[in-house]
Amino acid sequence: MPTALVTGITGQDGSYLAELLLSKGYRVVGIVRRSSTTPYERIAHLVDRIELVSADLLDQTSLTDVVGDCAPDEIYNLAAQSFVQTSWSQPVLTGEFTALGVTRVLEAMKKAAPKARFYQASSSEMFGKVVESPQRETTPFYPRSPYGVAKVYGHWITVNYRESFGLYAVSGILFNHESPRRGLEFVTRKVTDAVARIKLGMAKEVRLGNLDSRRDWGFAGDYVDAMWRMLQQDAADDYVIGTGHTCSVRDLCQAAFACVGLDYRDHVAQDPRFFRPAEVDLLVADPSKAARQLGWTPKVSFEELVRMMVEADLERLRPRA
Ligand code: NDP
Ligand code: GDR
Repeated sequence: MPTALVTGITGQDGSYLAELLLSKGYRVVGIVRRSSTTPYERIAHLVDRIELVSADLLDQTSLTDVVGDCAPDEIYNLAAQSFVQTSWSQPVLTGEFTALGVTRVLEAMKKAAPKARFYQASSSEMFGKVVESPQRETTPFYPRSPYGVAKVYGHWITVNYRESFGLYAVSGILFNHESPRRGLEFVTRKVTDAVARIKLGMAKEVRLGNLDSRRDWGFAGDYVDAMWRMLQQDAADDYVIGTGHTCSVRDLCQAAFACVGLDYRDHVAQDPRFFRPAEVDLLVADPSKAARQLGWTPKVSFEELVRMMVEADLERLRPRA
């Protein structure tokens, strides 16, 4: 039974990845950081089938000890300060978690499990103010937020450890992926949660920022499969993962409100608080290398994803009889 060590297991992707790895017969060890409460909402249905160990991306000793103790075959580094907006108000912390945290995990692996395979959760935010469309593995980076800058560091340190020390280390450049388990502050979930509240008479409007920015949105359950595939290849390499389609935040609103028979224009207000100091206007992936080399293609369309999220929020918020 192979062992996988997952940082960020309590996050959206961590929960889907843990499900996938369990279904493939892995022993799954998840890193959780110390907290006065237990943030296990997304993995409550899995806790009796996985092992949770305590470590923090800020603490080298804890990471090296955990890697040494659990002897992983694969390490998935999903932990990060992942909300772009917060990276302007907490830029140093974002750099510590999202940039230097990657080096700490790589150092732990180099010392304690150099034969393991390493996955780094890189991001389309690295493309930022895009210099070509669609974006592919060779597209130059132009990050537009402290988060994007930190992810560029994480990407290059992963490549550097691969080239310097011969580690099997890959960087998956994933475009936005969403699900009913997405954090409520991200725009897709903010909108689908609002649609459900408005439909159920619990709210009247939702306040958003830029409605014109465009994203390549896919389903998180599809994307964790790509992560796993990247670690099953003969040689480590980097891959872009996305759908190849792009929609605006306005399109998202239109689709989500239409799921419950409402017109978004009656319920969406714009609020300067949700505009960003620098915006990423357009992201669209060219995932053809992943299709060719990993045999990976997304299964869930944008419309299916939005409907899945709206229905899950309606179900969660509907008053119980
Ligand atoms: P989430 O924000 O849902 O999860 C982040 C995880 O990181 C949580 O488990 C969190 O733990 C953990 N974490 C944060 N700081 C630390 C720390 N100091 N030590 C240990 N653990 C920590 O993110 P997603 O699941 O959406 O994303 C997973 C990864 O993929 C992230 O690195 C993100 O930047 C990246 N990414 C995401 C994309 C997306 O569209 N979802 C696209 C491209 C990249 P806790 O529960 O305790 O807060
Ligand atoms: P993003 O996701 O920044 O792309 O990062 P987010 O959903 O936060 O924003 C997407 C776009 O929507 C616009 N927007 C709003 N965003 C939020 N959160 N709230 C609003 O009210 C709002 N109104 C408009 C934003 O300006 C932006 O253009 C996500 C994260 O998961 C990262 O960790 C990951 O790396 C990237 O996706 C790929």
